[in-house]
Amino acid sequence: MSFTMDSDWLVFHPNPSRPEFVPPTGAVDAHCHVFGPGDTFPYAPERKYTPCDAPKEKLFALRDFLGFERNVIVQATCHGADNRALVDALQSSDGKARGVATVRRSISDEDLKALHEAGVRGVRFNFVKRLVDVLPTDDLMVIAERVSRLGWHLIIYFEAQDLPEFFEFFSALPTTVVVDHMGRPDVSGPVNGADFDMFVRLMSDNANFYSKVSCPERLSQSGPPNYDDVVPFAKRLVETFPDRVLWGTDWPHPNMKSHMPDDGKLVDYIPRIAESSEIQQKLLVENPMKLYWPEESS
Ligand code: 0GY
Repeated sequence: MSFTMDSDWLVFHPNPSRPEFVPPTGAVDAHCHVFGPGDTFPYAPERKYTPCDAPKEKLFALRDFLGFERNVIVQATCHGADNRALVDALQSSDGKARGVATVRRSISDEDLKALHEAGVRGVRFNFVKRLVDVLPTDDLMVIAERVSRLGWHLIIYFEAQDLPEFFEFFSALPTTVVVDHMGRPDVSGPVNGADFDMFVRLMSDNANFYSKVSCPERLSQSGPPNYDDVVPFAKRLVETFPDRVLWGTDWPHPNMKSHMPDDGKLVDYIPRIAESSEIQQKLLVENPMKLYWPEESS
């Protein structure tokens, strides 16, 4: 089946700059995706967008170019709960990628086991209303219990304006939980304002919560290349919860409408939010290893 990407779709940067910041040995890009290729791994009928193809070979080449050693590949909504492109990328990675899948409650134990063998270690639940038809609230509790037996964790993606509605529900989750992109704060507000304080409270009340401090390009209103307005938000989380933060490129940057970031510049953003080499080591190596390669984690 062949697909045509949306007419306003921005294709990933063809020629990113080489970052000045050198990631520590063993660094993990803990949030990135593969898309298709659509004629091998068709996009899901229920998708809200049709992306450009972003195949595993391009992702692995970018990993090497940016100075990372491993990837955590996160299932994107354009593939629904069809994890074949993800599994194929994991199986082609020489053990250098682990995955986060999307599953429905009808999945069999056998299929969960096959995902585990391929390298999946988490399940993603998307509460961003523009990306899904139905919020996965019911599925989440049922699946959480099943996947926790495999030692997996949950990834949740939501926007700051919806946190009051979900705060108690999220707080009751029984497993390790990773929140995508700092819960998407409105960075035009103050970093110590009520909205972001609520997100910090979610993290401090729940010691099982981690946050990705990724996606300045998605959250920024001041824009590239420095994304200055996002720095205080990410820095606050990194400094308050150094053992519970993760970082990822978000390549190939789905649904970016304003600009396509230079992935090299995104890597150069890291030392601005994680200033010491000790904190960089936690953010880029120790924390993701604990979640995705626990058997190798010290
Ligand atoms: C991201 C962000 C987005 C998309 C998805 O699964 C997805 O489609 O996650 C978004 O549109 O904000 O992290 O990739």
